[in-house]
Amino acid sequence: MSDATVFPVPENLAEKAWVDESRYLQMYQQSVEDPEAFWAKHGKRIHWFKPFTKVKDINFGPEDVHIRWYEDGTTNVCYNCIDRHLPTKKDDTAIIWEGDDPSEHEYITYGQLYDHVCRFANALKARGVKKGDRVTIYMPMIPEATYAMLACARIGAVHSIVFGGFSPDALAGRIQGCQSNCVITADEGLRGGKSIPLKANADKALESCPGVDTVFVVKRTGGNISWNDKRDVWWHEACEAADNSCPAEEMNAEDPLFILYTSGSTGQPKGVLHTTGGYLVYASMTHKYVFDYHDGDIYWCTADVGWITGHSYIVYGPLTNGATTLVFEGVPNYPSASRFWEVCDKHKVNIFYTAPTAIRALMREGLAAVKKTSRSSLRLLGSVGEPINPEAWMWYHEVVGEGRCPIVDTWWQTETGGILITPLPGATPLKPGSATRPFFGVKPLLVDNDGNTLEGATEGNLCLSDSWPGQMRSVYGDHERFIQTYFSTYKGLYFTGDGCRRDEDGYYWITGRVDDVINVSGHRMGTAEVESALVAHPKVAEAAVVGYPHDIKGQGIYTYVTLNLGEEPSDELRKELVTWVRKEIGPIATPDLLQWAPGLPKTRSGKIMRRILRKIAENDYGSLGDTSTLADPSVVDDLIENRMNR
Ligand code: 6R9
Repeated sequence: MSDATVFPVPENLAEKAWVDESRYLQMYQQSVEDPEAFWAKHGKRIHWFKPFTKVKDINFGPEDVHIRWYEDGTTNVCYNCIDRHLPTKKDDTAIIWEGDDPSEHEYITYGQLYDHVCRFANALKARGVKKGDRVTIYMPMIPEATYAMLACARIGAVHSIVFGGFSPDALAGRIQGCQSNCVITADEGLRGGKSIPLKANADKALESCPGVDTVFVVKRTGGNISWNDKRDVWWHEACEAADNSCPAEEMNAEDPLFILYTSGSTGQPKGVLHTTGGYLVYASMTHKYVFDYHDGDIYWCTADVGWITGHSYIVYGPLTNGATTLVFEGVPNYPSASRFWEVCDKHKVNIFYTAPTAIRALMREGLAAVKKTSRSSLRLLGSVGEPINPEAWMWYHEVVGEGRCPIVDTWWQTETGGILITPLPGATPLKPGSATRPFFGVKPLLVDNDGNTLEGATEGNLCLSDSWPGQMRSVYGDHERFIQTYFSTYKGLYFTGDGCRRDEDGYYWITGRVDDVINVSGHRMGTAEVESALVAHPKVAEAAVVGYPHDIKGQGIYTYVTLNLGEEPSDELRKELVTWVRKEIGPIATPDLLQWAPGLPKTRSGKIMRRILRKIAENDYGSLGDTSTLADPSVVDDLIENRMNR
């Protein structure tokens, strides 16, 4: 191979893995030469009530865009995740729950999972929730979060999970966006020893959501909360009163399964819509092959169910495969920086999947915190959410995995439903920092800014030229926006928003977003969202937000703020604005640096030139490029002079 650092597949691993390199190449070839036959075969990995006869019906535009997989089949996601395993796995562990406090954990068998989910499904029905209704889930990482998802899927309700770190405003926007009439939450969440006022946040959000008539509340901490008798229902009371069996609704393959809001380069977050059959085929298939999952493995993905990674690789993929999946309530550094590795030892985790930002943060804590644990159960490590820098990759490989465990650097998106570019542990020689090669059926294409296809070793905009079963189907309630966002930049192609390099060996190296989306600690954020939060403050006239390189977070949030005439900049006001953004969106959107800008660099037609603001934030003035089109070039000098130090 061309690059200096290549890690070959460990020999003992290739033998035991589902696929070795020659099998990968053969299967990949089949998958792109005859996708109908390939996906017809693999579509059968899930249970269908009524088998499909049609495999795919795809149109990537330009006018009409539609994506349909297995469209005449019927199935149920919850049935596949639970009922199907009961004859053989009733007493096997489905979920290992590890609490924020290391003294708390719980094992939940498939049999118990069935009981919990059926009861809650009946509780939902008792409050009038039915097939097609949207249910918003705003919960901490407790087993009930997974029961809630599965119960919705069981009765055909469409869940929309809102990450527990989002503010009341952000929650309200998402509830209104999909017109949920039911919300599921907890009294409080618990993370890193601190409580999070989920019910209080929900109460606040619901002041502007009159359509919500039911709020289920899990008692997690027993903290003080206010109560609305007409609307609020204790989870445990509703489940006690409910029957423990509930039929799984027969769903069409293309019926919606869930909506998940995600940030884009413009406007408010959009509701990414995923459907039933294809999504489940893809989530379960990628979970099996990418993590080389075998019966008996203990699998842990550290994500939150509030993100797509939690949907596909904590809940739906693993449970469809009858796996044991670990659900972790806490954070990597509580009570100490050894926590992840202690949990691996405690529950004998074999497969561990986390984000580069966590690796970098733990790397900074030094070797001792890792070395005091054994980690001997680990066989495979995974990474997701942002590019992993080679230093972090090497540390993960050498220190955490002691050189023994391959790393699967998995590239994908909320929109893709499952992993698209990734190594397979038994098949792919690894290069630190590269997501390597496409999964079966995935056809990456690099194009230049004019849409010309680039061949060979090159760099360009990452597109996909054909569909895969896990692909999003629409933006909820706004199909036009779906077409506009993903299919209008390059005709006939799905555009990912990512830049990418392909090397001589055909390996893909994701270089990051090429649009106005930033990636802070693996969380996606639209710069426009942060800007609109800032300008909503009465003292702010204008704001521009860009990302800048950050050692731990990958990217930090750099904000330029122009105040209204007559307002004076002060440290106090700076703090106030930072707090304001936290309150408007949530702590993940906290600006790292805020610079006062008497003016912003604009073109004569009034467009903010972000390219320049990015360069200033990156401390890279040498290459500001052409500033001659600026309406007032002198603003740039001021911005450089007053640049915030990191
Ligand atoms: C699954 C998830 C998607 C964006 C994506 C890209 C970045 C994710 C990556 C990666 C490089 C990887 N991204 N995985 N970049 N290497 N292995 O994270 O979904 O939250 O929608 O973010 O994250 O920029 O476009 P989502």
